[in-house]
Amino acid sequence: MTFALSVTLAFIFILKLFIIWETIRYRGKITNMAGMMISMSLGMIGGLTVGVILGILLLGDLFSSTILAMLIGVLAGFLAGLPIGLMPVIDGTLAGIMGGMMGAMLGEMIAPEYQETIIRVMFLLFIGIIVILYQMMQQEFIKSKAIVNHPVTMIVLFVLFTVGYNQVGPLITPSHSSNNSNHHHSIGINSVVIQADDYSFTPSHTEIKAGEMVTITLDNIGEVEHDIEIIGMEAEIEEQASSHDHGQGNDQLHLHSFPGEKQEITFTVITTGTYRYVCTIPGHEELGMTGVIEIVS
Ligand SMILES: [Cu+2]
Repeated sequence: MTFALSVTLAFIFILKLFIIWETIRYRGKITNMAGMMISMSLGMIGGLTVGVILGILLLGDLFSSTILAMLIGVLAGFLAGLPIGLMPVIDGTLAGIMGGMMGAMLGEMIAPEYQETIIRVMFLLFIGIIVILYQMMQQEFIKSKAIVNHPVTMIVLFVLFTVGYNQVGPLITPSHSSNNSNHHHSIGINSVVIQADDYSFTPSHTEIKAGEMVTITLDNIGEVEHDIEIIGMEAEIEEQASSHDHGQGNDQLHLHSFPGEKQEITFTVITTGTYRYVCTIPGHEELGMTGVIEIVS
């Protein structure tokens, strides 16, 4: 987890504790209605925000992110309602379940390029809701005259906070696979991405130039493991990310990827020709995992 994300989570935690603390402090003066609004808001927006973050952090494990997010949402809603009565407790608990569940789903489903943005949006929504909630508490029972608690001051502070928060560094570290491929695809190297699905290669026909360095990436988007072997082609291998088939200068071109994984190899072919590539995992070639690569001058 990045530092920026830890700070974000710490902020959420502190603000939740602050609201719960204020509820305990003024419990004698809070009506059931106000109490229900407090516990519901805290459970719902707390669950949603933490849920989105957990859904992204625990990507691929929707069960854990949902359970954890619901737990955190319920805890906030429950504790905020507890000093007031059972009605706010029920309201907060249910809102926490719903917020946590929906947040985790959103985090799991959102496309990787929007992960960063959605966390920022959810966090600012969280802060915004807390500000409005606090104004409601202010009008209902806190009734403080302090200048910080004035609505205008709070709006100004919120805007300043929003601007400041947008300056903080990345919340999400890019995944290893995308990191690697970005790194290698520098100018001067041709790159070919071959997607392996169950059970086909896309593209199934590709061309590369003889005498130039080329990187082939096998991107397994299927549910099972796949590999690719270019049959009979002789190449000078420059670099291979995976461990096997390394050492000899001229070798069969072979890449293997587990589901969701990318592997790449960089090589140069001197002579022109046409070669077949297949997935060597038993049965896969017969199911359609073949293709043709042309080395052109
Ligand atoms: Cu295969």
